[in-house]
Amino acid sequence: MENKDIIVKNSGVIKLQSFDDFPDGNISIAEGKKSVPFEIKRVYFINNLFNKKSVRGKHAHKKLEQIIFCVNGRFTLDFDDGVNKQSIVLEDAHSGIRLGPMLWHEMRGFSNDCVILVLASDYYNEDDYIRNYDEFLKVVNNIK
Ligand code: T46
Repeated sequence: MENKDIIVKNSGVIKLQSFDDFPDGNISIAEGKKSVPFEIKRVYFINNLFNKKSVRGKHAHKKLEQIIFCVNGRFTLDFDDGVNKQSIVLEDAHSGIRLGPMLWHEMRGFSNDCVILVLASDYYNEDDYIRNYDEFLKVVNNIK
C-alpha cells in the first residue's frame, strides 16, 4: 500500500520502521511526532472480532487524528471524505492509515485473528464523534 493509493482527503499511509528477525519475530516502532505526525495521547486495540457480520466505526471525528493498523490478520477499511470514497484491505502490520478529521470510516470483513491497533492524538471524547452519516455530510459540505 502506497500513499498514491489513497484518494480520500485527510488520510495517507504511515509506514513504521520495522525489523524482521525471522524466525524470531518482527519489531515495528511508532514514535510520536516522528513516524507518527502527532503526539500520541491514547492507544487502544480491538480484538476478538469473531462476528463475520460485524461493522465497527460508522462515524467521523471532528478534530481527532488517528493512525489505524492491523497488527494481526486482516480487515477492510471503508473511508469517505464526503466526496471520495474508497476501501482498503489492511493486512500489513507496519503500514497504518491516517484517519484525520472529518473522515467517515467503517471497519468490516475481519479475519478471526484480526487485531486492530489505533494511535490517537487525544483522549476519548464522545463530543468529537459524528455518528450520523447525514449530519457528517452536512458538516463536511459547510466546511467546503
Ligand atoms: C475510531 C475507530 C477506529 C471509550 O470509552 N474510550 C475509548 O478510547 C474508545 C476508543 C472507546 N470507548 C468506548 C465507547 C463505546 O462505548 O468503547 C465503546 C466502543 O467504542 P466505539 O463504538 O466507538 O468503537 P468503534 O470500533 O466503532 O470505534 C473505535 C473508536 O471509538 C473510534 O474513535 O475511530 O475505533
